[in-house]
Amino acid sequence: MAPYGTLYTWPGNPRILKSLIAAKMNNLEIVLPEFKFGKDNIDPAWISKFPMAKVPALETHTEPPVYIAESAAIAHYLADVGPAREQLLGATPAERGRIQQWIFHAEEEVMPHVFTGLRPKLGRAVYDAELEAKALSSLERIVKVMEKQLEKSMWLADTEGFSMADLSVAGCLNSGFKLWLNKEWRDKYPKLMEWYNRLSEDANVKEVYGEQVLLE
Ligand SMILES: N[C@@H](CCC(=O)N[C@@H](CS)C(=O)NCC(=O)O)C(=O)O
Repeated sequence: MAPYGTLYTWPGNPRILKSLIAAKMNNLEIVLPEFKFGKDNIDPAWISKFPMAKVPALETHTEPPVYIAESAAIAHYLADVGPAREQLLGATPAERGRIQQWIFHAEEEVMPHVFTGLRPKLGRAVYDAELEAKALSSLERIVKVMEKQLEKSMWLADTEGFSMADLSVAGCLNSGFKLWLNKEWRDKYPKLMEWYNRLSEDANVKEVYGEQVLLE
């Protein structure tokens, strides 16, 4: 089968995990070309398709092509165009509403704090203990809500199988668990970790996450 689309990004970008899993669940092949961040994303021809000049960015191989930026929008689109649509995006208005809620939580309450923790580890910022403490305390607020939710349901949006709610939040935590949030931190949240491991056992998730060595 011909590839469905091209996803432009830098290698290892945690923002693309949810999209790659959604694509696999919908049997869509996605090409990840070599992309030189700082060079290719300022090329005028590329910017004419993606005016914000940010990655990730999706170009479909459909006629006409569809151009989408913003990782949550890309994930939504790839979830929406195949048979896993209802599982990933919800089967009822209530499910869809709850899933959207968690997608916004992932974007607003999880990802920014995880990136604050990761930047110094990736050599992209100087370590600042005060900033890190703030990020940890903000992250704890949402993680405590998750812990409570996961005492009541297997999946964050209380759906039968995992949904884009789970993929969005777990995609943010994935790099955090490898580089920033150590075992002592993770041990405080047993339901969160059970949920993360349950999700990681799925064949498509496993394939995209690869081998996971979490920080000791
Ligand atoms: N909310 C966006 C954030 C995208 C973003 O900030 N991408 C960074 C790389 S991780 C970027 O392209 N920055 C280039 C710039 O700010 O000019 C998303 O989730 O896709």
